[in-house]
Amino acid sequence: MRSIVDIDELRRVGQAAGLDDVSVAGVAPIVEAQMAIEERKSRGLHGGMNFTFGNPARAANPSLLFNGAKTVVVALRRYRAPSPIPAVQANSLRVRPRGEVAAYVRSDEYGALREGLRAIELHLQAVGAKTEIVFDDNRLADRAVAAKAGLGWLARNTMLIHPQLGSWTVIGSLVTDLEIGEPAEGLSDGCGSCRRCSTDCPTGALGEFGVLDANKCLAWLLQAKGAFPRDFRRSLGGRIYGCDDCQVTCPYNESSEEAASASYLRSEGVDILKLLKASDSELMDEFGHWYIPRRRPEYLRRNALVVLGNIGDPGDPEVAAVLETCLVSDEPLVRSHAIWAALRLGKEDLVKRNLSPALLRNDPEGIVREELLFWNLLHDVGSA
Ligand code: B12
Repeated sequence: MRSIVDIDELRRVGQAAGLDDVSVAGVAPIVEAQMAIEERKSRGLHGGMNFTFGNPARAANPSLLFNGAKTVVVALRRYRAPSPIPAVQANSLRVRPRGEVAAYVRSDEYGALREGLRAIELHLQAVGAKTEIVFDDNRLADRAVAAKAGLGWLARNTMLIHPQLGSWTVIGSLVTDLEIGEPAEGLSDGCGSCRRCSTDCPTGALGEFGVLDANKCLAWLLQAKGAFPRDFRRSLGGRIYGCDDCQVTCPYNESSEEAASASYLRSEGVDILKLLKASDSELMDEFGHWYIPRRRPEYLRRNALVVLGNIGDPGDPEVAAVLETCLVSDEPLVRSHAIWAALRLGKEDLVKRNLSPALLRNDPEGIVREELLFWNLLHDVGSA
């Protein structure tokens, strides 16, 4: 049966509304995707993440999104590749530490993606179709459905790579009860023997082809609960949200002419000292659109303290003042990471000055105690 809407038409509508490519897939369960998610989970590679790991059978089955679903319209929106920002920027007196933010959140890409999908949705609703937009949602594995729609291949770094657009894309879908077009052909692998993402991943999280060990992925560790794993704190460098290294290094992103020639806006990065001085409400106002564990602002402070320890200027009195405040914070998570940051910057004096039983108060998970133990300072607490 010929559909009343064809894919070229939808692509035109989407492109006029800010999308870069659009295709369609059927709604049959994507068995390989379900198996891949379950397999990673059984090996503990999900690092405690929920997302699609919560219910892999559902995430791999677009037909469950609503009764009568027949087609998934899948869209890619390309965002600006990051321009390197210096982790520290000079002001008149001192260099100021700046936290790096992943390229996809430097502008409202998901907002723009939704607008593009909304234009397609209005087009389909005009012919009486039932529709639902879904992306970055635990109910659907976006990359699997995009690969099925022929929009790219699933790469060594686990990204969906579009042959022309590369991987600086966000993926969104619209499920409809309309049948549209012929099923797309999947693309064959374009990575070949290239291993650059594996080699250049700062923590070695991409050992096997297409398998990410989330326990080592900085993008996940910044979002995970609890103390930031000590083994990866130095590797975090200046990153405060997300990590783009496995994309920066990818030859498919390099070869993209647009990325190379466009004069992209430079992100100023996040002022780490300002972040650490901000109140809870100021933090949530500014960064509330990020994924923050338990929606608790102390996680922003935890991450910022690791960054400060890595790139702060030990001679800056403002750095010392901020560390001192964090060392006596009510939050054990903040206190323990302040100890690490201060000692990493060689500022043992600051920690010693605050060594008192009060430092160990309200530490139910023992993370302050553990940090002091690591630095061989626990025994000094009582004697201070
Ligand atoms: C959980 C999650 C994360 C986690 C884990 C990422 C991961 N690789 O699993 C963390 C927090 C680390 C993360 C990081 C990032 N993420 Co993320 N993330 C997700 C989320 C919510 C689920 C991904 C998922 O299902 N993971 C489970 C694992 C097992 O899936 P996978 O490795 O991708 O493997 C899939 C396929 O390989 C497939 N599969 C395996 N074999 C076969 C065979 C066939 C034939 C088929 C069809 C499928 C298939 O099965 C799996 C299920 O899809 C999606 C949104 C969504 N709802 O889908 C965004 C998403 C994947 N993330 C995205 C982005 C942009 C990022 C970052 C670039 C952000 C950043 N700069 O920090 C990084 C990239 C790091 C990386 N290399 O993945 C985009 C990716 C766009 C793209 N072009 O690929 C998505 C799609 C969000 C969106 N809607 O745009 N992310």
